[in-house]
Amino acid sequence: VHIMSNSESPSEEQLLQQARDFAQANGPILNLSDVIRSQSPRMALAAEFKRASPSKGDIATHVNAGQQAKTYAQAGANIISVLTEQRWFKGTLDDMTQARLQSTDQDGKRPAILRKEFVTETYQIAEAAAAGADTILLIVAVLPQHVLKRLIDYARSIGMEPLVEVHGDAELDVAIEAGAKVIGVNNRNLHTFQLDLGTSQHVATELSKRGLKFDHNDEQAEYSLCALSGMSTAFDVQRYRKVGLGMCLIGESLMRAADPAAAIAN
Ligand code: IGP
Repeated sequence: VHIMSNSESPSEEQLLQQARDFAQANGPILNLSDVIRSQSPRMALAAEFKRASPSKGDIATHVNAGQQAKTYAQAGANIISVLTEQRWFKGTLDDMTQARLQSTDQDGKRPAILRKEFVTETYQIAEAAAAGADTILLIVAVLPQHVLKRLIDYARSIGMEPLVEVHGDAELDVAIEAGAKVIGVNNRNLHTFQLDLGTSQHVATELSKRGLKFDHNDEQAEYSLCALSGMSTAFDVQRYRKVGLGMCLIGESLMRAADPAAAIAN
């Protein structure tokens, strides 16, 4: 519990107040599940801002987050993911706030903003909301199940629907048990960095086997399934559409694209 506070580290309560103030000034939090579902029958596209990564090193270190987010939004991205992790991804919370502020168009229409970070504490969720995030990533591989559940519940208590990342079947069960509704399948194994674009399809098959509905075009579906990592072509995206996924998240290939808007249009 933070009793004392200073300007450098606000208490969680102060962050939640800042989050309410931010929403008052800039509009309410967008629900990730609603954002994805509302795109049906199209898939939702999440475009990511990422300067560097542990597996690829520097990707695009001099790109401006606000500018890139504006480009993504104008090209039709429904969600913008921003890496805020500093050590490996060279991101900052300010990058995310800039992305949030500059991706809103004149009519106030805007994509949802995802804070990409290794979230392990409720404090980081409050911090995300205070800095303008609509949602956060929770990675099953780095969280004990009871912590995952607590973070999901906390996020919902402040109006956020979290994106819960899994890699294989065992993690899928943990995510479902913890109450996740929007499930992201990372095609990249976070331990080995190995990429396998079949991972997302495999998890879709597993969800079906469990009798759980996730089809993007089924109004009764209780889950949304998202493919994360390694996509660079329209073909990569189409294969997921065919198996009922609701969203694709693309980072590196858009960061490297000379014309990200053209890459999205493709
Ligand atoms: C984006 P790619 O291959 O398009 O750049 O991947 C995204 O999936 C990836 O950045 C990611 C990630 C993560 C980063 C997925 N899960 C967890 C950091 C932490």
